[in-house]
Order: sequence, then C-alpha cells, then structure tokens
Amino acid sequence: MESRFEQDLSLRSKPVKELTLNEARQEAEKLRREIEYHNYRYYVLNAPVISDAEYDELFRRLVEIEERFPELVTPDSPTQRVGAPPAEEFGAVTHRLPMLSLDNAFNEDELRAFDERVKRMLGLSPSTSVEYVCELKLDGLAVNLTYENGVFVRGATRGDGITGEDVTANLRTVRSIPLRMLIDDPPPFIEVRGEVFMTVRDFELLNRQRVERGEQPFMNPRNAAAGSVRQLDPKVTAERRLDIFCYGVGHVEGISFETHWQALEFLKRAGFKVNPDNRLCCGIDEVIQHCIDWTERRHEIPYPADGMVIKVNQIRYQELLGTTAHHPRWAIAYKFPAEQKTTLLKDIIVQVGRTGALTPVAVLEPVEVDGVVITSATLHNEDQIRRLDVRIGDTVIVQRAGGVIPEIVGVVKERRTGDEREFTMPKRCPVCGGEVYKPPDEVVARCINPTCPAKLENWLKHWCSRDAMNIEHIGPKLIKQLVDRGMVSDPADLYALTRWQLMGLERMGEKSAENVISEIEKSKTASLDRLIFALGIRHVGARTARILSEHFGSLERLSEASLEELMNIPEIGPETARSIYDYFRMESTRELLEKLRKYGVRPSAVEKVAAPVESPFVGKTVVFTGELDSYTRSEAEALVQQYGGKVASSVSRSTDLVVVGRNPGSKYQRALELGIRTINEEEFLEMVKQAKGTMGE
Ligand code: JCF
Repeated sequence: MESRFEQDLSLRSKPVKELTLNEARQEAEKLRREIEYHNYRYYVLNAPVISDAEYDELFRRLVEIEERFPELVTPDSPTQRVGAPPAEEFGAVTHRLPMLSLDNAFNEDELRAFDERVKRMLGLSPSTSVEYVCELKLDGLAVNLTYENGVFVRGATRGDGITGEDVTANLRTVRSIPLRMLIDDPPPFIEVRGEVFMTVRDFELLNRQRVERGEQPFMNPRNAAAGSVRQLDPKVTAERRLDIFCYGVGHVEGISFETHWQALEFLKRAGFKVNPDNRLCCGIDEVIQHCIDWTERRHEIPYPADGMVIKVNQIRYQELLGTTAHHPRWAIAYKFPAEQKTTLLKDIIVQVGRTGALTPVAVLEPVEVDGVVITSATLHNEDQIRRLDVRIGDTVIVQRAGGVIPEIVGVVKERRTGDEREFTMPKRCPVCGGEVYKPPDEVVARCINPTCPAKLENWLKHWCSRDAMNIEHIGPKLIKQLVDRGMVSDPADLYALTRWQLMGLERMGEKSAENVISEIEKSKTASLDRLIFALGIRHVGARTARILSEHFGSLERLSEASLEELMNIPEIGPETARSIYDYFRMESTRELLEKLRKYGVRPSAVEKVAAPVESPFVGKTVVFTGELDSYTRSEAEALVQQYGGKVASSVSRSTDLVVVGRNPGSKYQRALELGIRTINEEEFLEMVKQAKGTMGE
C-alpha cells in the first residue's frame, strides 16, 4: 500500500517559489493523497506509518503551495478541514433516502420475536438460521455523508429523518471522515451513514476544561458530540475530539451490494471508519449470546454505547421486509438493561408545584448512572415512600427511568445502621407555611394557600410555556424575581408590568425589558384555547382546552356553562366537567378573569376555518400514538383540526387514520387489529403539506 505514496524527492526538494503552475498542481494533488492516506492510517486505523514531524512537513509544504497558488485550492484538500467562517444558521438538507430510526428490543424474548417475524414474513421455515450483522449501538449523533465521485460534498444531521441540518463545514473537521474516498473507482453518488461520537475519555477531558474556564459542563458524551457538531463556528468543532463509526449506506448510484456485510467491507476499503467489533452471526442464538457477552462487558467500551443493532444481512431480504411507520423491519436495536447504582440518600426535600402538589424529592450523594451524574430523584408522593420504605440516610438503588428521569427503585436494607430517619410529609407548606390538605381518597397532598409563591412561580411558568400563552424571554429566574418582589400575584399582573419596572431587575437592560414587554403584549391576543390551557384548570390539558374553546367560542360562555352542558360534550369525562364547573364558580377565578379583561387580554377565537374539501383531513377522525419529531402532540392535533379533521384519543371503528410516532403504544396494536390505516410521521407531514397547499398557505 505504501508504494503508492513513494516520494519523488526530486520534485519535493525544489523550493516552492521555483515551481511552475503545472508542477505545483501535480505536487499539490500528490501531497493531498499522501496526507489523506496518513490521516487514514492515524485516525481510522490507529496505525500511523510516519512520524508526526514527517506528517507536519508534508502538510506545511501543501500549505505553502496553496498559498502561492490559491487557484489550486480544492474543497477536499486536507488544508480545508478547518478555517471555514462561522455560519449564521444551518441550511436544510433533504436526505436522498430517509434516515429511519430503529425499533427496540429490551430482552431475549423480544429478540426471538423479531427473528420469528423476519422468518414468517420471508416465508422461511422456523428452523432456518438467518444471517445477522451485530453492531454496537453508539449513542452519539447520526449523520449522513454525501460523496460525489468520491469527494465529500455534504454532511447533514439526521434531523427528523427526512431533512437535517447542513453541517458540512463542521464534519470536515472530523479527521476520521475522509474528504475523498480512498479508492480509484468511487461511485458517482453515495450517502454514507454513521454516528459521530466522543469517547468517554475525551468527554471527561472536555468537561474538565469547561469547568476550569467557568463554562457549563456537558451532561453526557452524547450531548457533547451533538453540541459540537451543531456549532455555528467550525473552529469550535475542530477543537473537540470527535470521531465517527460508519454503519451503512443510504442512496447509492453505480454500485450495489448483496449483503450488509459487503457494504461495510466496501466502506472500510474506501477509507471510512467502521467498528472493528462488528460481527456476522448465523441465527438468533448466536446474536443473543453476542448481546449477553457485550452486556457484561459494556463498561469496558471506551465510547458511549447503549445497546446492539441487529440487521438482516441479505439485502434482498431487507428489501422484501421493507419498513414500517418509522423503522426498517429488517433491523432492531437491543437496548442494554438500565444501569442501576447504589448511593446515599442524604435528605428528602419537598417541592411545591403549580397546583400546590407537594412532591418529595430525594437528595442523593452524586452518582453516575448511564453516563449522567444524578444528584436527585423524585419520590412522587408519600405513598411511594411508604411502599419503598425509604428513610433518610438509607443506601438506595437508583436507575434512570426510560433512560432519562432518575428514580429510586429500592433500598439496600442490609446497609442500615439504625441511624436512618423516617420521613413525614410536612403539615405546612415548606415554601409559604400555608395549610396542607390531602383528600382522603387521593395520594397527593397540596398546599391550599392561593397566594403561595411556589405555586405562583410554577403557575407563571406554565402560563408562559409554549403550549399555553407562549411568552418567550420570561424564564424561571425572571419569574422568581417578579414573585419575590411582589410585582405579580397572578398571571394577569404580567399585563400591567412596565418597561421601567422590569429595568429595575437584575440582568435586565432596556432592550431585554422591551423584548419581554412586547412578548407579553403579543400574548394578549393568543388564541382562546391557549388561554383556557394557561388557566391551569385541573384535568384540562391542551387538547381539552382546544375542545372547550371550539365548543364555547368565548371565555364568557365557558364560564357560564352548566355542569350538564359540560358533561354532554363528547370526550369530556365527568371528573373533568366537574373540575371545570367548580373552577369557574370560585371567587378567585372571577377576579382573575375580570383583571385579565381589564388589562386587555382578548383571546382570538379559534377560527373554525372552513377547510376546503381538498384538504386530506376533512371529515377524518385521526388518532395519534407515540412521539413525533417535528411537532409536539398538541401542535400536531391542532394542525389536524385546523385542516378540517377531528382528533380522538382512542382507536375505534370510527377512526379513519392513526399517526404512528416513535415508541407507539397499544393504540398502534389496536389499529392493526381493526385494520385501520396507519401512517408514519413522514406521511403525516406530507398530508399537512398538502392541506397547507389547498389553503393557499
Ligand atoms: O450506532 C447507532 N446508533 C446506529 C443507528 C447503528 C446502525 O447500524 C443504525 C442506526 C440507525 C438506523 N442503522 C439504522 C438503519
């Protein structure tokens, strides 16, 4: 291999200023190939064949030539990895082939079920052994690298799977991404898929550095990698030690593969970094054993990996299996079981929420679980504490529920010394000292002081939140100041704030104050459903608020509704109806509404736009299950309604369409049973686009 890069010293020894343009062109081209090859030896294979000094010498010579002949600089020159100017924002890139996410399996049974499904759909006998490729599943940022005639022309984040962000300049700085494929006959077009990541070691180094500089450390290696790739200034990305493993191809022209393994071999040959621990397994038993082995060794993996990706090897089989809503049917991600750790429970504190609910929270000796340092965990309520029999001073077992929210799952009673203290729920609110009341049939205790500052702070946060009045620039710190200084005692008071008052607060200049005021002003005409949701009536979420606003059309009419009328609205249960009815009978509610009116809050009625008959949602009843990447649930529901459809919360025979997002629930199953049409997020977005088109938007 090295022979390809034998050095022609006669050319090299010539001073750059004596080179003709033609000589310079030839030498620059040669140097680029050499440098990229040594890059590959160093960053992809971890097996350099020249010293750093020799490498630097080559690089310097290329820089010198390019400086003398700037017209010779090419975008795939190694000198161009750094130095691109900061971007204003990232452009959008539509992937030629969508980047799907993977379905999950959490245990051996689910892996076997996957194997059985594969064989059933392929018409293979249950005793056949299907070939699978196993790849450690990286927890980083998925990217799509496009090469045209072997040259790296575009790098994009996964985004919503259809469209991502153009991060080409940033990805160029990742040394293990080839700027040019190392083969002589590159395909005219290929999308290479991979996961950009940061090793655990580099992550720790970076965080130490950030803390020293007084910067916020990253939560985990995944966030560090994602944050680094999504930097507007490529110089910052270049300073982060990012790496990549490539795991597949997207749209390809000019070559084809018979197996996934062949595709991986091709990528390796072309100079891409492919995980050396990938393994070809014959039959599901071998796959399962491989998963078990790696689950035991997971702590030895130097990069963040949260499971194993299992793929059907034969491309022909992959094509026959096709894809579902969001996932290929030919692949599955086995997730390592949630990591559990033990730590000391130092104290139990009580937080007060918007509704006055008192939530006990465990204060923990910091402990790292799945790569994240945990310092507290919710205990939900007093019942939960009794169930776990957890006491202050206990050694407890913690895990991250669904990989995110830390929770306590048990107590190591053997470690008790007798000094542990039992926790009792305070009889008075820990924030305002107000009375606490727990209805006999409920598990949650609440502070019933209507002017409790903790309640007020959380109510204001809710009021300003995205699905409610959507008031930007009012964060928790500002809210705390407003409450502490007595400047607001309910959300209506926000509308009486002046620029001058705000400018008296910490970290609030004239411009910020103006922004806040104009945001507040804007929210005066927020739609009625937002206002109803913002009120924070118990059991009234964004969807119920929408139903109420459409049914009543104004706050006045809603506030006068009889209990019977509320109960008669389909989709509103008796408990919710009662809660709404009671809410509008309270003196404090009347006062609040009066104040809002006085300050000019005039919600715009939710227009029931007469959707044209062409909108694909007209007359359709739509149900959502699972999470969408592009919209929150309430936003998606609002879109359906805006374009003439109805949203229901459960699947029945009268459902026309089920939109299936990530991690769908039983509604998906039910839709399949009833033979109701299911669509994925892409198809949903397509329908929305069509609907928008018909409305001339
Ligand atoms: O390592 C990963 N996070 C990873 C993600 C690996 C793969 O082979 C993947 C993937 C997502 C989708 N393959 C597909 C098809």
